[in-house]
This record gives sequence, C-alpha cells and structure tokens, in this order.
Amino acid sequence: MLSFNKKNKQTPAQVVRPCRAGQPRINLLAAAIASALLGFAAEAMAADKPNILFIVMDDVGVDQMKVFGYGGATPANTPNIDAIAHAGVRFGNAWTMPTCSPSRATFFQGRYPFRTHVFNAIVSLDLANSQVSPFETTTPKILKRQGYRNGVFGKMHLSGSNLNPANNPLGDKVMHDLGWDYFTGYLDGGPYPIDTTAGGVAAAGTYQCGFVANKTDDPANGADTGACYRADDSCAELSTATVATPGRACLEKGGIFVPNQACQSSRPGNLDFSKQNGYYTGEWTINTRNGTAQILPASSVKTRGYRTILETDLAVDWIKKQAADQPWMTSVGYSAAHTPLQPPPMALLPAGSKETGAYNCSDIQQQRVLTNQTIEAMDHEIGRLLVETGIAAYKADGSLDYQPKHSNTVVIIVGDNGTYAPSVKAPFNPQRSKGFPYQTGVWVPLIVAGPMVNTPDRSVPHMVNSVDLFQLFGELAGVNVHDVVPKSHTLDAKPMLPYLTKTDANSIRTTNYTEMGTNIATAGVTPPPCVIPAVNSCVQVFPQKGVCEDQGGTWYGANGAAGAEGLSSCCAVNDYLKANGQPEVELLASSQKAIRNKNFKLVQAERFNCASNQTETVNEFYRIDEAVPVPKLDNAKADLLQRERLTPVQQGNYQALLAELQNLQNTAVNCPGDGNLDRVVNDKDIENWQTFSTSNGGNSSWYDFNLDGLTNEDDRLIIEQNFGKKCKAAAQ
Ligand SMILES: [Ca+2]
Ligand SMILES: [Ca+2]
Ligand SMILES: [Ca+2]
Repeated sequence: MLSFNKKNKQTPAQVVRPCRAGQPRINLLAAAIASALLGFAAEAMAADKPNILFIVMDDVGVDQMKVFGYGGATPANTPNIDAIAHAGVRFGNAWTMPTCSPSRATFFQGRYPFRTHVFNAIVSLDLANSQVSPFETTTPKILKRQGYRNGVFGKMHLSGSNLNPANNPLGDKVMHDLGWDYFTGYLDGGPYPIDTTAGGVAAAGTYQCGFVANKTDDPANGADTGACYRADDSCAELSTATVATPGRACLEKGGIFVPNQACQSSRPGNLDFSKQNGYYTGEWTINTRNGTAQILPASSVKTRGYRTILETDLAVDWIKKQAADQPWMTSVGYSAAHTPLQPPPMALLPAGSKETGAYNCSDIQQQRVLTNQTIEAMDHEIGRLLVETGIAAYKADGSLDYQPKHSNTVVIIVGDNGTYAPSVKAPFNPQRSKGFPYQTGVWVPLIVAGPMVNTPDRSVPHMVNSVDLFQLFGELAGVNVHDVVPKSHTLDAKPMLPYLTKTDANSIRTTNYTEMGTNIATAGVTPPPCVIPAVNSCVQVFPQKGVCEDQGGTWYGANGAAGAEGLSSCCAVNDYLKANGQPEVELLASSQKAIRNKNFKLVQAERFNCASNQTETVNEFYRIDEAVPVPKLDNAKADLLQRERLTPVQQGNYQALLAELQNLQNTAVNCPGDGNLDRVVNDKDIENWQTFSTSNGGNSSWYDFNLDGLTNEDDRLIIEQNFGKKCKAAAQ
C-alpha cells in the first residue's frame, strides 16, 4: 500500500497487443447478415443480449449484509437489495481486491493488479503507470463490438483526475478513452471532505457535518431560523416551525443556509458556492460519445443535492434514452458508503430512523449509525433505479415487485472492497478490514439476478473473484472474453454463467487471489504519514491532510500533529511517538497478497522494518470458512504458523498455496519499451511514444518507462535499446 524506504521495485509497464478488433467485428457482421437473411426478429437478437445493470457499492463488505447472514446486532435495513437477492443468486464467497481502484480495474479488465500495476486506490501523486491503460481491452470495448451502449455514472476511480492533470494524461475525457460511450461522475476516490464552513457562513471547523445545526444542539453556532440561498439565486426562509433541522433541509436542496437572517435582495458576498461539501455538493465530469468532456462545477444547480439521488437520476435518465432494441450496460458507482459520512436525507430512510441532525460527523460511534443510514438511503435509491427504468415496480405496500423474467435485464450488485474499519460489523474484524487482504477486507456481497437465473433465491458457496465479473459481462453479451482479448493480456477471469444457469455447478476455481501493493508514484515523492487509529497503522497514501482526516486519521505532514513542518515518514512518526511516551503504531505493508483454496488461506506481506532499514517478507496461514452467522476468520491469533507445528494436512495445504502463489507471480511480464501491452517493442511503440511525449506536455503516461513522471527522450531511448524484443513471462 505504501512505501517507507525505496519504492517502486515494480516492473515498468507490461506487455500486451492492441485489440484485435477485426475478428469479433467479422463475427458480429456475419451474425447480422445471417439474421437478416433468415429474417430473425430484432427482439430475438436482443433477448440474447440482456441489458446489464451493474451496481457498485463503495466500501460495503459482506459483514454489513443481513441477506448474506451477517450484519451484526444492528444491520442496515435493505429491503430492495434483499428483494433483488431473493430473486437472484447470492455469491457467498466472493473476493475483490482490498481497495477501490484495483477492484474496479479488475471488473473491467479481468486481470490481477500485478499485471496492470493498479495496486492501490489512485491518488494525485500516482503516475499513469498505475492507472487503467487505454491499451487494455476493457469491458465497454468488448460490449461495444456486441452492439451494446455503455454508460457509467458516479464513482469508478480508474484514473487520475484534475487534482493533478500532469498525472492524468487522457484528461477529463479519460472514461471515454477507456471505452465508455457516456459518463457522468467524478474521477477521484470519494466525495471531497465535508465543508465545515457550511458554504462560507462560519469559520472552518464550525459545522462538523457541513450544515448549520439547530440552536438547541449547537448553542454557540446553531440556528432555528435562517435564509436558504440556492445556486439559482433563489432564497427561501426556513425555520424549525416547518422542518426538523433548517440548516440540513437547506443543504439537501443544494442551498447555503445563513443563520438567523431573512432573505436579502441579493446573495451575501461571503457565501461560497464553489466549495465541494462531502455528499451534498460535488463537481461532475461529463464524457459524451464523441469524446468531449465537460465539467459541471460545484456551483452548478445540477451538481447540488444528495449524491446518491443524483447518481440514480443520471443513470435513470441515460437508460430511458436508450432505444428499446438497443442493448446497454449501465455501471452505477454509488459514492455510498465511502467516507466522509454525512446524514442522508430523512426522506430516503425507513420510518422510525434515528434523527441525526445533531450528530457530530467526526464521532466514530455516530459514524456507525451514519454508515447504516447511508446504505439504507442507497437501498432506497436502488429500488427507485429499478422502478423508474421499468425493471421493477412498487407493490401497494411500497415494497419492490421485481420479477427478473419480466425484463431482459441482468442486475448485478457488488461491494468493491471490505467495509472501512470504524463501520465493520461483528463478528468481522475492524483491524483487518478495507485496505487489507484479510477476510473483512476482501469478502464482499455479490448478487446477480436476471432472466437466465435457474431456481432463484440460491446461495452459491463457490469461490469467485472480482476479475470473474469481467468474464460474466462477456458471457452475458454472448462473447468469450478469452477469444477477444489479445493473448498478450493474460486474463485471470474464470466463468460465472454456469453458476446462474445450473443449480449443481461445481466450483470452477480451485484457488482465489487478492493483492494490494504500492502504486507507482513520482520517484522520491511519498505522501506524508497519516495514522489511522482504527487499525493502529501508519500509512503514506494520502497526499492531502483533509483526505487523511476524512478516514478518521491523524495527519503527521505539514501543520499536523507533529507541528508546522511535519514528519516525512512513518518511521519518523514512531520515533516521535516514542519520544513523547506514546505507544508506537504499525507500518502498513508495502505489498500484501493472499491466496486461498477451499479451506486454507496464505497471507504474504512485505513490510518495512524501521530498525533494520529493510523490507521483510512475512507469511501467515489460516483455516477459514464462510459459516453463518459466525465465519472462521483470519484473525491474528488464528495464524497457524504461530503454533508449534502444522499437521500434515495443514503442511500440505501451506506448501501448495506457497507454490501456487509463486506460479502466479511467475506469469508476470516485464517488457521495457513496450507501452501498448502487445509484448513487442516496435515502431508502434515509437509512434505511441511520440503522441504521449507531446500530448499533455510530455508528462506522465504509459510510455514513461523510467517512471520519472515525464514522457521524453529518456523513454524513447529505452524503446530503442529494446527495439525488436519479444517479451515473455519469467516462467515461460
Ligand atoms: Ca471502495
Ligand atoms: Ca508494443
Ligand atoms: Ca520518463
């Protein structure tokens, strides 16, 4: 995840060939001609190509979900997700990667992080080398050849962003260039920090949840009446006489609430509509089919309001625009339930929900309630998404009437990684949650419902991986991804469709894999240290103080806990803590991998040792299961290697997993000079280098081979030095 000493031992960009666009097109053309000649009805063709509604929940692990048998003492109430689960198949043993970007990259590439170098959540210091490459054969590119339109909404976090344009070579149109026909959303990893000025009406730090609280809840700065200004310059007076919390009601409308004032003829000058405020105002990027990019700023009326509602509206609008015979795939990346947590609108919550208008959003206990409510609000909106697109209807009692056979649409719901530590539900382990390859960090809910599901309301116990969704998308669209992705792009995806169409399918996987490493960043630039008390760990992954604090972290960079100058490393943090008589914290591993079979799991971490100044490799070995309601987890005290000796069965499994892990790593390919992933260094690479050395000012790109954040003559030299080379994996 981070680096403490010298980083980036990773190989430079690896190898693969450009998309063989010809072959599948010919197949498609042949099919079209055949259907025309034989007079097949358009409907029959469409029925073979179901629409795909792919819903990604952020930081929602399986521990949250009652419908999977977990959820702790107070699970979120998710009647709509439950209805979809009961109408489909629940995958009870699904793994993703431990953080956002690597998981999401696997959905659309079908390849593990060590092949694509998307090792961790992408932040502004990370180079293009650790972002999804335009030379990958992504899901939308494959589906496009099958006649699909592809839309993506909300968060997908596959690239850099305008936080650092130098490291985002494709710019604001990156989602278009990665294959999507349409995108409205944001490129960063989560909503911006909560604006504690509540739009500029008070000093920073005044309003922890980003809105003005009531007077009784905040005697110093709260208000029971005030003026609510909207981005369209309208103003309305709000008071506790008509709404529970006027400041919050104003924020829900996208407004800024001026305490204890009546509406003025013009907006007061101190109101700041340009500032992003967590879940309630944001900046949206729009990509269209012709490759144009547009930014809607936080001051736009369209970007203000609760994100989960806006994300749903955007997806509904796009789906409704598609012609009836036009197959589509819509990916909805909900911001929920990523930090920073803020109270969702009460209107989205079940009756009797806790009133949270007086909450302090930085309070860990209250955040647990907010996580539940954020998931409940998302559940409400998932129901509305299905109803407003005609996939489901509401029954008289308001519950969801979802009959998969009534629409030619497959609905897939997945979590992108485990729950973030403070919100983990018992008996899962908050110390080993999001950001770790342990069960709580990578075991996620996965639900698939659709007309082809045989005998719905089943649970599939077999291992599946986030890379397998890449194959499922292909299977649904009638294409075998292994046939259309160039052989130089080694795929890790396995079939999933048999689990939907057969009730007795055997496990296709014999092992499952997950990993998290350190993204390739500008050499010598490492983010300052941030200590996350919830996992007792120091990390160096957040370039900005606000982002560290949004994760409940203590900032040790400039103007943080160690003073104006700040500290430069986690080792320095431990020295500082020791000198101040405080307990030291753990250093997060620079690389963490896990591999499992049916019953056993091997975890391998590379961790920097401050005392020896060296990186050490540590193995752990666990027996695990998916029992309900108390699964056997990979908790520290369950590490079998800490016991005196392994039984012969344990020893056999341990050795087998070690060997399998080594085999997998041996398939990695290092191919200096090859930027377009075809495993050949040739004229095409020179041509592409030329493009990237001039576009975006010659900054970071997939043709920056010496990883210095520049695409220049030094990189051209590396192409020339390797010219004509054909690269193979170490084991080949
Ligand atoms: Ca996530
Ligand atoms: Ca090449
Ligand atoms: Ca370079």
